[in-house]
Amino acid sequence: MSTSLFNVKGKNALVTGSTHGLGMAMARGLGLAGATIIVNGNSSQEKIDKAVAEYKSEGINAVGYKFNVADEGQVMKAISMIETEVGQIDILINNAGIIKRTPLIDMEVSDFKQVIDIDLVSPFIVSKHVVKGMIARKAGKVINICSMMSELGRNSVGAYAAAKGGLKMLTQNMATEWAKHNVQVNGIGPGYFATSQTEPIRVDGHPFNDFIINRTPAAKWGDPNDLAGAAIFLSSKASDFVNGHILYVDGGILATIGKPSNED
Ligand code: GCO
Repeated sequence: MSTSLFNVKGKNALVTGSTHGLGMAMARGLGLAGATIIVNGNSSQEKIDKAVAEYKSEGINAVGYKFNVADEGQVMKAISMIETEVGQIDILINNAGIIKRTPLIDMEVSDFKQVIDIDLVSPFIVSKHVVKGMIARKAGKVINICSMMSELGRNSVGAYAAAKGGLKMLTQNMATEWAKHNVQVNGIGPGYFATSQTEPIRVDGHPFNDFIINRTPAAKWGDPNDLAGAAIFLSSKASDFVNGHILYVDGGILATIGKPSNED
């Protein structure tokens, strides 16, 4: 099988929220496979510069852009700067996201709206403005980072589940509208991974930590680097006829009803 199928050499990949966690792991995988990484974050320029330095320390060609993915004006300005200073965007990974763990009955509407804004509306905003170039060039790859909550509910993450469920359908509809332009739009659905986002629920002795290890057929939390392969597959020729698909990388969580804790 020719490795050129998975070749991303010379491609430019914009990965939103790629200064840490899953975003950085997927971007790193693409970078080590030869893509130029356009790093995005919105917390601080220092954090972006530190991440860019980290990518470069591994021989990855990386450049950083600070912009708020939920602000259409900032997104349009950033994309035109990127296309002028770096070049065309061949791969877009909509990874930036937040979570607020509050029971729905106690959640402020403003908090609910903020989660929807960043986790669902932002992938629409960024994609809308990046895909215009892809459609003109008749080539492009878009990957939306979904979640177990695209399929399953969980106490206290209702807004997040609503956003991630919506993102699954947004992915399918983007594919419906853009596949004819040779733009493949798909999703990656991470299971439970060891990141700063899951730190509060991944503490030894925390009931949710034990629950996840028991609930996951792989019997462990995922390592962010476990997502690199899926990112490369959905960014390369190998997925040229894959559209509107959500690739779950979850250690088998969605494949099973789970088991009682006293069963091996
Ligand atoms: C949570 C977690 C999840 C995971 C991931 C699962 O509180 O349940 O943070 O949201 O991060 O999205 O797919």
